[in-house]
Amino acid sequence: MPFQKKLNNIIEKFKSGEKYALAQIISLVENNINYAWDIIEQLPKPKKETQIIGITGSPGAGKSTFLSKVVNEWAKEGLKIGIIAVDPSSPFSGGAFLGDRIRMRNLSGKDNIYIRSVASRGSVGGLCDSIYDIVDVMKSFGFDKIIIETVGAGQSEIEVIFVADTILLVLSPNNGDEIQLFKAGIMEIADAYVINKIDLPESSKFILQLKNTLNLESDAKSKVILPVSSIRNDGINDAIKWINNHFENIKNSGEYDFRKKRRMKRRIRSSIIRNIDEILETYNFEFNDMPSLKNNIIKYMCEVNKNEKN
Ligand SMILES: Nc1nc2c(ncn2[C@@H]2O[C@H](COP(=O)(O)OP(=O)(O)O)[C@@H](O)[C@H]2O)c(=O)[nH]1
Ligand SMILES: [Mg+2]
Repeated sequence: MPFQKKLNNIIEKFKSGEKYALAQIISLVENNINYAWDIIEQLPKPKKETQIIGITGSPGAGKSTFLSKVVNEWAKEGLKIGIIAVDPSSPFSGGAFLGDRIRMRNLSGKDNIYIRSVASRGSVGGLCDSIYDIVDVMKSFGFDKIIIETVGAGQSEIEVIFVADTILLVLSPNNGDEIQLFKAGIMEIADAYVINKIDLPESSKFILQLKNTLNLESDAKSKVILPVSSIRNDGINDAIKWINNHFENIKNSGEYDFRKKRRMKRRIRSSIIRNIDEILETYNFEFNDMPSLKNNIIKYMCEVNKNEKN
């Protein structure tokens, strides 16, 4: 198969650490979503436990600025960092991504940092699968940390964040839309809130209000608050310490295994849903089919479930 020959060639270069080969493999899994697992199978097994960090929040909260500061520190320590920027703009406009590129320009030139942009619009249903696949490819490449930056709006973006071991929500005093984030369920799934822009005068009032709101939410009471000013480099080291420790803590407490299982379930679910959509799209429906189709699906699911329990 000519494709396999080409793939073997790229994998050889991938193994020797060529970033260009990494980019090629990512494009292959993105563009051949149904063969992605076959491709990933052929990559080297990851040699280390990579921490996956999800950073979400409203546009303008300072996610990119914050992560560029954190990544710079890690790069200085010699860590290999992969960044996946989920771009909410259309794949054709490139608007949001251009801004991020300028902000992260000083990062992408570095040897041990790799940045990949993934368009979220135009890939509904496939985005989540793609992120899992891309993370697998990056793990195999040997990154110490993988960071996913995504705007916390829309179901596909929330779904994406579950791929992470450590979930950070970036808030800033001049956004004032935490209520929206509460509604979207993001406040609950975040492990810590990074309060950015504490250099702004209104930040202390904002933190106070946030703490009051959190106290009313029983699930959110114990959330960690990390105050930072990304542009002034304040609090960045404490945030880094917390992020590093979080990974160790969840591994020791068993939470890591729980999340790994949760991830597997979501990944399978998303893959089934995507395929079901494809099947239904081409299924030749007759009105009379409905009851038997429904019954057959339920019967099938029950049998699979029974066999798995035995
Ligand atoms: N005052 C202040 N502005 C910041 C800080 N961090 C980021 N910004 C600014 O906020 C804007 C949005 O930042 P960006 O990182 O692109 O936000 P993102 O959309 O969440 O990725 C930019 O103009 C930044 O310069 C901060 O700590 N303090
Ligand atoms: Mg950004």
